[in-house]
Amino acid sequence: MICGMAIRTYTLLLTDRGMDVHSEIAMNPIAFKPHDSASIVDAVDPEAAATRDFAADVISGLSARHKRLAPKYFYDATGSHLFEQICRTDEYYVTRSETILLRNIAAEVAAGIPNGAALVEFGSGESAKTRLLLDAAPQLSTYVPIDISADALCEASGRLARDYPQLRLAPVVADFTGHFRLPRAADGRPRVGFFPGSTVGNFDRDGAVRFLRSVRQVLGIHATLLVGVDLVKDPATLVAAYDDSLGVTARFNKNLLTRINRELDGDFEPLAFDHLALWNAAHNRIEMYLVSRKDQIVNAAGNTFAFRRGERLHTENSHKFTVETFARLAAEAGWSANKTWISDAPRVALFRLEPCPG
Ligand code: AVJ
Repeated sequence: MICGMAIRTYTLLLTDRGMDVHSEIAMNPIAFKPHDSASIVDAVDPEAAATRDFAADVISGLSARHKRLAPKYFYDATGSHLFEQICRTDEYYVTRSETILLRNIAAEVAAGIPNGAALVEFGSGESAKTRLLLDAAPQLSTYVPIDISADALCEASGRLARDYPQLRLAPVVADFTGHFRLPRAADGRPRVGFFPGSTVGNFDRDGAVRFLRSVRQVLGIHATLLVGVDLVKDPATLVAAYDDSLGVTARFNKNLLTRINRELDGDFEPLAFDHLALWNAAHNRIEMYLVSRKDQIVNAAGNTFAFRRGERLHTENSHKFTVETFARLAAEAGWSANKTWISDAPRVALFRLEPCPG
């Protein structure tokens, strides 16, 4: 397969942010050039580094009084595929509504994209929606898909390279919630950020503001940012979207336990946990949990964790907005909404943001 050969992974330990030494996993066959090696302090096995982070988060999250684990860990190869299956369920409308909306407004969105621009997508997955933009805006010169799943990114990049031979592809394997840099392929080009799918809803409010602020820095001042958000609606529709009748979302949730077993030598019994999705009206969000069906002891990452019967492991928040609450959040991060498009029901919104003057 294309991926295995053409795309190598690199972990860069960068020191160019003063004391803030961090690791960046950059999978970048095109933009990665030997002269970038000036920024490499150390090159280590990126998978080992990712596993260490995962272990540390599992240990701290499962030791907490309210057990929790960040939703980014859903997306191993299996989890990325299960998410794609979620998008095909009857109940999960978010992707469907947004895709139909994008198709309807693609020409209008494309008209606002400058010549030669670089499209930078945060959490690109299979890049399905992106194709609507790429088709409508042939003036885009460069596409920078950023995703935490190397496998998903690999598959998507291979297909895009075949279908868009004109486009310069610069994929980056990275956790976009951490620090990262744009590849050189985006240098000197107007940037269009793309953050669809309501993924911004996975952050808590402060986290979303911080993230959007850092995106503003990363994209620079002549940027626009297209953000898709899910809108508040009746709780029955919302809960069904996160607890589909085929049980795909339940499998997606429990895959987290299977992943811990595989990568961190765990002994979770996925069948000893129930999937739970509930609407938190006070915080305008869907919350997902894994609920222990019994008192049990579980080993993982070299530690032992006790679960009481009924105890919950919090795996995801998915915040829902109104046009006003999201515009206010974006404004706090230095962005102003210059256009908002809304889909047919079940309704989602797409915002076009521009940096606030000043
Ligand atoms: C990919 C984050 C947008 O929160 O709706 C779908 C993930 N979780 N079903 C969401 C998800 C359960 C999804 N996002």
